[in-house]
Amino acid sequence: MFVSGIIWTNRSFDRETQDHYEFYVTASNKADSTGTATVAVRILDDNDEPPRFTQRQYVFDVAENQPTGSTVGHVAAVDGDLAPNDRHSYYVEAAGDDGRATSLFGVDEQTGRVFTHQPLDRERTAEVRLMLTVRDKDVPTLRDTASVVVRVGDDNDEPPVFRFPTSLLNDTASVSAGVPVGGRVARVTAVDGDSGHNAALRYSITSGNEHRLFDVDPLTGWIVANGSLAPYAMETFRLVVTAEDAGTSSRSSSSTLFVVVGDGTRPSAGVDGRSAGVVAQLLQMPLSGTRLVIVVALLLALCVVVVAVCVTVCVYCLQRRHKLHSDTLRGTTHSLRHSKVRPTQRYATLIRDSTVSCLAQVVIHYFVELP
Ligand SMILES: [Ca+2]
Ligand SMILES: [Ca+2]
Ligand SMILES: [Ca+2]
Ligand SMILES: [Ca+2]
Repeated sequence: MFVSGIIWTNRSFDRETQDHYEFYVTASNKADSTGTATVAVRILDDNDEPPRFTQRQYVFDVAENQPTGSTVGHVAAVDGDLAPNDRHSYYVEAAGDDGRATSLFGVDEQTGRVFTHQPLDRERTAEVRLMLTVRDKDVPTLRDTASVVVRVGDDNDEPPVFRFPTSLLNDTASVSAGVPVGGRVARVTAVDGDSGHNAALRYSITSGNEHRLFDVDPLTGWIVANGSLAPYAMETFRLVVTAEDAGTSSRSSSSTLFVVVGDGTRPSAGVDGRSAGVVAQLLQMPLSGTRLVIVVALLLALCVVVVAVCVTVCVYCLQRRHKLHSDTLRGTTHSLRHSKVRPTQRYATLIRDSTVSCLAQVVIHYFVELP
């Protein structure tokens, strides 16, 4: 007699938990004859395991100004399935992104290498967060996500920038000739967009201090009198001050500070120079270069304003005069046509009637109204 001998399962199996089973089966007949066999069951794989990142969050440090395509770091994922169900790809998650992360970084689909799409600027973007996704290549496309924090390291790519003195009208300090030795003259300040040592500034006077009349605190930028300024009353000193950062490849900038020494009979206009009157400073400073151009421009502007005011006042007066006497003029014109008039008066009357210009009208008024 033949029976099916079908073996069926009583539950589902998880290959990732146990992928192989063995058991014995016995066949017997009515004569109590038996036979046994070993049955081996191998559980086949199904794509039921998502790829999983090895970390929930990755933190990478990368220097700014690296060329496009530079490696930021590597991410990895594991998949409990067997090939080909364990194959997966990496992506930068675009959902919820303002476009910044995806424009800055990419990830190699196969290797998980995170790289730059463009050189990074720490002064613009010091830290970027992005989401990465890993997905199964086979259906169903199970997935996992992880966050990546990219910290952009500083490069000394920013030079110091002076806030005082700057060019044009913010480069002058006034000091009394009676300032004592060590007395404050002005404070130079500069900023540096970098961080750490790359932004740590030291100040120095690099030119114009041949008599060593001034000294500068390298850390605070305060310029003080290093000697008596009494012999230099009403003189102007042109100091070139320099700020240099402490970066490995240090960067520096220079600016020019004019120090106007007063006559010692009145206090200085202000130790930081910015409170000194601009006109007063200009009048005291030597007229050369840019300063001469400024003075000439100011004078020209002043002339233009004066002329404009004069013209406006004249036009106003003429219009007012014309309005007040228009009726009189109209009557006078009528009487002129019927009376003896001098040639000049008639000519003027014709101009008035054709309304050539306001100025012509004024001339007519005078001719007509004068007795
Ligand atoms: Ca899988
Ligand atoms: Ca599986
Ligand atoms: Ca920098
Ligand atoms: Ca710097």
